[in-house]
Amino acid sequence: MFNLILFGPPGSGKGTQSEKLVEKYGLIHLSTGNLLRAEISNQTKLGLEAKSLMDRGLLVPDEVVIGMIRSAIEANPGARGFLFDGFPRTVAQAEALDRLLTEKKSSITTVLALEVTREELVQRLLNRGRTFGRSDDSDPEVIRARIIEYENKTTPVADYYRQFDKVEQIKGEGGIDDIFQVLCDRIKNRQEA
Ligand code: B4P
Repeated sequence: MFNLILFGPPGSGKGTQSEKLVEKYGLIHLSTGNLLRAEISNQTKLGLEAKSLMDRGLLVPDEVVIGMIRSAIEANPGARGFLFDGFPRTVAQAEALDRLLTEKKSSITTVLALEVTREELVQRLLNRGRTFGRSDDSDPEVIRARIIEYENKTTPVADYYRQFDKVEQIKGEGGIDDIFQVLCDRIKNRQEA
């Protein structure tokens, strides 16, 4: 199996690049943000609990997202691989994902880490808030809280994968197609290594 993680702060282009990557490589796209927003729009108990955290820019508890990812992996037994978008966001999630993939006799192939300055992140998210009305994109204080959660709880995930030499750092500023090309080049290098 061929499994990618698209890693980066909120607004770094994970969702944007994921759509292009899954199409090119025939992967199943697993975005925990999208899975949580589906729970919210279906007004499930899980969704209502998640919404109050997401609206404050806080992470949803590990056991909730790990359970969602486990179900999604098990629902796709014939997949040629998965693209994990916005997951894992804590070291506990990364360890749980390793265990899940080991059960399937698989592992993470590469972690693609997008780097974008804080100023650019805030601008992109406020812009999306104005365009699409996502509640966690509209308030600068909530955006700030999301970036702080990322710096405190999610950046250690990159260090976790660095110890296994799985991380590719990529500049996430510039044209969307140019960034996609760099992502594809890095994947190719890894496949040939
Ligand atoms: P997500 O849905 O993952 O939201 P996100 O981090 O903002 O990334 P997204 O993929 O949507 O945006 P993108 O960077 O593509 O998470 C939302 C919330 O869910 C979290 O705050 C948390 O509460 C919860 N959650 C999700 N997963 C969790 C987990 N594993 N554990 C715990 N909690 C979890 O794009 C942003 C904008 O930038 C877009 O408008 C796009 O058009 C624009 N853009 C992209 N690339 C660009 C470029 N090159 N130039 C200019 N603009 C660009």
